[in-house]
Amino acid sequence: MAQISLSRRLRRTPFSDGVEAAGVKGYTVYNRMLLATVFESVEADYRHLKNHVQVWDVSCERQVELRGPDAARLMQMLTPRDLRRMLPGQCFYVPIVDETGGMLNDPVAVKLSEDRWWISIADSDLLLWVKGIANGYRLDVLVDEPDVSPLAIQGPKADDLLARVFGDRVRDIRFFKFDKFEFEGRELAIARSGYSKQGGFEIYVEGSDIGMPLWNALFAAGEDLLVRAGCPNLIERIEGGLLSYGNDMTDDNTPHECGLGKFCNTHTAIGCIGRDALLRVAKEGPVQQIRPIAIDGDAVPPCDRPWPIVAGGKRIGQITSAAWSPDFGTNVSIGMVKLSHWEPGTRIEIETPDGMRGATVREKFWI
Ligand code: THG
Repeated sequence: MAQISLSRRLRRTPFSDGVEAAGVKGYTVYNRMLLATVFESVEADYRHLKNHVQVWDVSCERQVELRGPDAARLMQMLTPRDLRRMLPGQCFYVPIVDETGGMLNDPVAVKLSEDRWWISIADSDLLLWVKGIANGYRLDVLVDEPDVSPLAIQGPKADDLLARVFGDRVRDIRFFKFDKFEFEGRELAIARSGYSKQGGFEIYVEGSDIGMPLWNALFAAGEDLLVRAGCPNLIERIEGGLLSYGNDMTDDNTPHECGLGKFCNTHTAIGCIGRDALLRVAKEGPVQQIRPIAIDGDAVPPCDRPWPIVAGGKRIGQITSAAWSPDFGTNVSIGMVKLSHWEPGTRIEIETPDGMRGATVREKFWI
């Protein structure tokens, strides 16, 4: 395989020196930044993540900061999730939609205070949309990308590792809440969240200069816990049904098609820019939706383009993420399936690069 050439346009992170020293074997590009995809092998990384604890450089989850009197108003304009009951110290998974109800991003919103928010974005240029809205509506708010880089601690031993570095108080952080902790004289927000189903935290590292000191402190403290550098794991995130923006959905999809209707309160999300469009489409209900799909046979190749799903000679959807699951002994996958074939148990066929495969629509993801 050819190499990707590095340049200023492909940003390194505050932890890149540590990621390289840990022997990273593969990268992807996410928000124009490096994101590791493999250390030992995707399967070995998966096994280690489920048994121990990993430190993930997820700096590419960039923050869009909203600061000023209109910050909360602007945040509500971006999402159909009702934010009125959200308190400082909480994180919300929020679909972000455009004026047609199309998904622009699926970030985690972090409420620091009434007038200061972070939007921890997936892979799309959300900063430009948010700046455009703020300026177009003449809002009293500053919008920028601060020097904040998330570092995720994931796996069953994440509590033990973080308690050694930040104290036992980290154990009290509840799911999708954050608290502030000191490291080298700096206050850092630490949330119980992360892009895996194995449990853990995300440290919002404010100030690139403390990146490597924190990285090194975590590895020094966790040696006997077998801590390793890791990264979002393809197999585990499909088993857990964690969606990948740009892969599993795009701006052509509504939140309802993505199964994110539970994160929408379109009737009460007054001010949301996509509200009218979503109210119209929600009345009819979606005609296609994301489903977990088990694909027959041995390991499928990487899904680097949508694989058509066919039934009765007709195209009825597409697979957008797929991997062999050692724990479930099947290929796990995520697909967008038309209403006519989305019932659990429905047998379908997948046009993979190495031939047709039988597959079954499932009711639930694997974990
Ligand atoms: N953490 C932070 N920022 C992120 C991600 C993250 N930005 C990019 C990307 N991941 C955004 N996408 C997601 C997708 C899923 C979840 C979080 C961000 C997630 N979902 C849980 C689930 O579906 O089980 C919980 C959702 C809930 O109940 O609120 O965690 O991972 N900082």
